[in-house]
Amino acid sequence: MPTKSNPFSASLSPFLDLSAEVQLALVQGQPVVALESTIIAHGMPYPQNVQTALQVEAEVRQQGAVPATVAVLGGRLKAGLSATEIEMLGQRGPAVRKLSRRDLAFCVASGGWGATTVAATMLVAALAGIRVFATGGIGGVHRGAAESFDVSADLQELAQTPVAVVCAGVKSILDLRLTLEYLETHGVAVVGYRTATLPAFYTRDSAFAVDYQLDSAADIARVLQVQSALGLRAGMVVANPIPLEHAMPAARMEQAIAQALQEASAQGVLGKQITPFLLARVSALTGGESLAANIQLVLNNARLAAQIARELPMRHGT
Ligand code: PSU
Ligand code: MN
Repeated sequence: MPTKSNPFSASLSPFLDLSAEVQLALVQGQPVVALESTIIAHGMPYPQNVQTALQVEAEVRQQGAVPATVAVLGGRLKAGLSATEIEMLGQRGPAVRKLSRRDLAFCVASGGWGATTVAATMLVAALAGIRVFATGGIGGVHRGAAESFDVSADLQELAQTPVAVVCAGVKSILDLRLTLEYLETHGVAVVGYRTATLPAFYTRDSAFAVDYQLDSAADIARVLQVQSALGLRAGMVVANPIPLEHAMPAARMEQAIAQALQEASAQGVLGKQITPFLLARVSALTGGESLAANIQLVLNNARLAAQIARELPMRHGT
């Protein structure tokens, strides 16, 4: 049951624990940035995953916002993890369940541990009243989706949950064109931060245009406020290109991705295993260079997300 002594928590789910720091920030209307945990448990190897998660939190703090890393621990939804909890998640890695929207209730009901994807992190962020979320890449429409039907639940979540997701665009393990079409159909705008083209994660550009280019965190925050005021209840993709000095050559990445896709198909990798499999193979095939780029782009996204959160008014949307 919600605690009566704290009027703020009355509006929150009885299954959700905010860390003391996150709770204080939300009550006081300080900027908060949500962070996901699948990138920790399934998206990067140990110990780089833990180092990155802690660095990302430090970056958010450096920008004057409070980080709220989201996960499910012992059946409790968490917004705000301790360094020890991040270390435990990172060490367990893929042994921890990967939780998207459909998995959350099962993990909570069984008292389990799980890492939240973009979709599940958005859900928990919205429950907590957090409007901005930083990650590396979102899930999307996979190449070959016409046959496989493989469309990440992240896209459907963006269509119905009012949280802005700052990412480095769409990773080219996915079909960028179909991902953009899907987002358009479901009413999700793709904003390019200081760019007119959709970034492709490791590279700053792609052949596709974003819907809107916005050049400041304040401009992005203004649109988010209007979106809330209009009651649209939609998310937003804020695509932030990887810093130039960390970008990878497109041809090299395409080669690694093609090979990883071939291996996935030969080994019959399916469903929620595909994305982690491709991420790990691409990283191995580029000799870890893509992992270094991945870490830098997440830090860059954390910075922008914190800047956007700072531009939102106090007690945004709760
Ligand atoms: N893309 C990345 N790194 C990641 C992910 C995607 O570059 O770690 C993770 C995110 O948590 C995302 C999830 O929400 O993979 C998507 O998985 P799926 O394709 O199974 O929906
Ligand atoms: Mn999928």
